[in-house]
Amino acid sequence: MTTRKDYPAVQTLLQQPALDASLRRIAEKILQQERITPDEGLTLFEKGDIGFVGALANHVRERMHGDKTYFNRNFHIEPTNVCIFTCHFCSYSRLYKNREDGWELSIDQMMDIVKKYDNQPVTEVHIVGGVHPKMQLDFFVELIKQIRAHRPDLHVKGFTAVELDYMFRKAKVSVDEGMRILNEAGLQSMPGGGAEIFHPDVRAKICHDKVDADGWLGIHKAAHKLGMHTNATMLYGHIETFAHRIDHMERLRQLQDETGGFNTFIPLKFRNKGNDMSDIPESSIVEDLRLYSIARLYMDNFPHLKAYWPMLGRNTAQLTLSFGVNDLDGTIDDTTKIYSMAGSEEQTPSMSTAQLAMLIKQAGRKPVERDTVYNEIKDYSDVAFSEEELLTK
Ligand code: V47
Ligand code: SF4
Repeated sequence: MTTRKDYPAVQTLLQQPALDASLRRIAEKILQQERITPDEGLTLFEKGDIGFVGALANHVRERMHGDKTYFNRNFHIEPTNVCIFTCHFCSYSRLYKNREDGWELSIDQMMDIVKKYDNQPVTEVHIVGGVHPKMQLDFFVELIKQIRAHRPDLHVKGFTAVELDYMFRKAKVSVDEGMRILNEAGLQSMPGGGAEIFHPDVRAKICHDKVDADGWLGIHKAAHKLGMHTNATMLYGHIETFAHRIDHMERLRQLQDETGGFNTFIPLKFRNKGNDMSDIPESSIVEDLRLYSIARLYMDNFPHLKAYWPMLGRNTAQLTLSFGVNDLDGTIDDTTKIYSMAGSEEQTPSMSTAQLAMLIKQAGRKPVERDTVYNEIKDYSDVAFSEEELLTK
């Protein structure tokens, strides 16, 4: 019997005499746990087929995490969909277009959402929205304080670097000072949104008016300096080239070498409904799986790779678990609109713990509930769920 240590899929690949020499060298480096260079990353995109990169990524995933697949129990709050920026891929923002569909929640309305989860075992609230010109630093400091006072056990993960950059500039505070104020109010970590593609040539075309790469990275660095953990995303599958993807991942890998503050890398597949980039076809599932695999191989200092299931759909999310992914985000249970408006099949994304754990088990993996910073809460491998639990959201 072969054991996982024999990594049969990878060995089979290496035994193929016709294997390209540069791919063989990359595979050998990965098996020896050596870092691959930007040029080698590019070679993987240009020459690595799904079977090749997938087998290697699965090997790395299992070396790091075995079969463990993490999820958490969270809910989202979107304070507003009004946004002063004009990202062309965005189907969500309402300011210049469809202003009548805009919403903005008061602190009391957001606290009502938090209170809906009283007595429920959620561990995280994820707060992200548009950049509303009137929602400023003081407003969010007050919101965070009220959430922490009402429910001290709830981890507050909030605000993309785009929202923070605006808040700090409006409040005329430095990035370090602004992060300190929010952290003292009770903000514990940050999601990875707003990164898109860092390269200025792409940013100029898809999101010219929001924070640039250095600004985004500087805000995450300031959070890391305070001991906060953050995530990083990459919006792929639109006008970017393979070289732009490598440039994006390289900048993140370098900051991670310096701070070690990133938890998770989250590739976000561009969805083309209801935005200014609807003429761009969406990436194929083969390209999605190749991208996840290469991300796992390139981002060697990121502990976790997440597939955000509301965006990908449940079946594809299940497949990614064999292509490097070891995290499926959370039960979510919310009214998140950013993806349903961009064409995701999940109109009101919500899965119960039983459904999410079952989805992971069906893919042959081990479902483990985690908190935001990956402390393990419960292993669901041997938990039997009733039919009712599997059917109820
Ligand atoms: O930055 C916007 C993306 C992001 C589209 O850190 C789109 O745990 C695809 O970052 N097609 C915000 N994507 C969401 C985000 C996130 C989500 C889940 C978990 C975490 C985390 C972070 O949504 C934006 C942008 O890249 N987005 N429009 C679109 N049409
Ligand atoms: Fe605003 Fe974010 Fe949409 Fe850009 S992606 S327009 S920053 S809500």
